[in-house]
Amino acid sequence: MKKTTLGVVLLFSVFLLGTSSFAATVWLDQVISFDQPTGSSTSGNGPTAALGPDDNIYVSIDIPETLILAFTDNSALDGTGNDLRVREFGNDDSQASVYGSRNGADWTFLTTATSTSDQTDILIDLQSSGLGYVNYLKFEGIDNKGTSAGFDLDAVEALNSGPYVPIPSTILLLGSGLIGFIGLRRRFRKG
Ligand SMILES: [Ca+2]
Ligand SMILES: [Ca+2]
Ligand SMILES: [Ca+2]
Repeated sequence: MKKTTLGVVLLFSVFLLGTSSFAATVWLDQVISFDQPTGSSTSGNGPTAALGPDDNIYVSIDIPETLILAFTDNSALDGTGNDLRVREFGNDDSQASVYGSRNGADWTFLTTATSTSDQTDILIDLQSSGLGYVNYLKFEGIDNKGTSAGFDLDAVEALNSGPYVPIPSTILLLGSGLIGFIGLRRRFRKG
């Protein structure tokens, strides 16, 4: 009886620890780069404004700026329905092209995000992209609309989030090495 109670308490603590520590990881964690070429507006907040939960503090991405952000303690997964929620602050019809990547090098177009109201939530389903998960997101500004020129990115939430999936190239390399090794062994056995 005592053992069972202890077991239940332990299991429950592990469950609580698991959910609480994981709940904090659904947001973007890191700014990789913010390219602001000559001629683009450099006013407004820095790119870290896009990290963490919605707080009405945003980074404005105007044309021809490019912002690359990363998940580092979680990955956004292609689960049931929509997988990403992009929060835009303003109500100025600003747009940005959104791309996703697993390794930060190969990009797949996800959607053209459009601000349609105050605090627009743009929902993205990864299913049509063919990417099973993304670790990186890239935003390309396509206009200068609004008081703070461009697309006002406040936060990105992974609606389907899971433990961080490492860069596939590493897995592929390991995998091909293993296949090569097995092939070599087979050859030696035949000979
Ligand atoms: Ca995170
Ligand atoms: Ca999905
Ligand atoms: Ca923010």
